[in-house]
Amino acid sequence: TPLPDDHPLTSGRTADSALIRSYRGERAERPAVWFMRQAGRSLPEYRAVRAGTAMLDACLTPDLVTEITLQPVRRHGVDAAIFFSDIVVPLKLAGIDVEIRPGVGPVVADPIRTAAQVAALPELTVDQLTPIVQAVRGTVAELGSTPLIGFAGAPFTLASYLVEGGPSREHLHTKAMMHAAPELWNELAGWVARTTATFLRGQVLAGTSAAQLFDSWAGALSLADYRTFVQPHSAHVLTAVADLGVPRIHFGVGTGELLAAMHEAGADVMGVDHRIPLDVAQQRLGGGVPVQGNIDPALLFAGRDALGAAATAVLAAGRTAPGHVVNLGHGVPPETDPDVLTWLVDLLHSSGPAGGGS
Ligand code: 1CP
Repeated sequence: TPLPDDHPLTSGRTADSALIRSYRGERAERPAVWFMRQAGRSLPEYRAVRAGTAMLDACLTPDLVTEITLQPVRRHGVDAAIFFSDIVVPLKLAGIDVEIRPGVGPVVADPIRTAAQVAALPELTVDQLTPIVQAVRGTVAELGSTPLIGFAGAPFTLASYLVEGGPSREHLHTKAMMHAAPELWNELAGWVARTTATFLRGQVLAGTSAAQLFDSWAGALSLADYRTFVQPHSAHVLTAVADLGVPRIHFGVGTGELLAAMHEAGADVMGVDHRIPLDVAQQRLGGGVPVQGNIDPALLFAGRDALGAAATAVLAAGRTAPGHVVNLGHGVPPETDPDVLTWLVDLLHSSGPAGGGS
């Protein structure tokens, strides 16, 4: 692979970790676990270091990114760090006027809806990734043998923020553009795919041992629309890092009907939300695909008996896959008691060998 010799994966630091072995479909000595949104508002130490700094400014301050990325690893003993950033960071680096409003999410000043706006979108250059590259390098230097997962937003989810101008439940303008102006849609989604691929490739080359593509809102699409309007653009992003040889994970919320199509976009591992059990997901994938997931985040509030039972059921269903990395079905809710997460990690780690292995 074209990864540098001192990259954590090629230098052997992370290649034998439970996380990477599970992503490769090998049997690990114990289940690997991490949580989407494990860095963030559930941690008092996160709220302390973030105080007074806007979200996107924090994402562009390498020392702060390293500190926040390490916090959940130190506290919970999870098997992976996820790079602290946001899916809209590459849009901001390219020059789009976007901010993250507390309690709301990404807000785009001028929603992109016309051909003139799409034609004027600026290309993201590798030079503009400097703060990201520095932050990844500084973070992997501190992580030792714990793998760092890089990530990016998939074209549909990111395009929805650009077209709607902010968070949306129905994605009306975005879906209308696909059907009313498919050429314009393809041009916009193509720009997003190039931009987010540059961001993801930059992270992997700088030192991440895996790459996750979040198509969080793809579950709003029919299978036919997904295949026609979205899959080719997601495939562009996944293909852009294929030569690097790191496991590529693809995840969306409510995407039970899209699992096989999302896998065909070029993923090595499928992230599954909590709406379908992992054994059903495995059947829909036709077998042979490592999976990640899928404890319902609501169970973090249901007490230890119920949470423990849910974790045991997820482990059992995960044994139908060649490899399984435990996660939630979506992100850690900000109100979560962090001690519950630490307890869950310990429970999973003491539950014996992971499933999988062929
Ligand atoms: O001030 C704050 O603390 C803001 C909250 C916050 C955080 C901590 C946002 C705003 N983003 C993040 C970090 C973040 N975003 C991570 C960090 C690493 C980790 O997981 O620990 C990651 C992976 C993301 C990715 C992200 N951003 C996604 C995909 C994952 C998912 O949750 O589905 C999406 C959809 C976003 C957009 C976004 N950014 C922030 C919010 C609140 C949202 C969602 C808004 C909406 O509902 O549309």
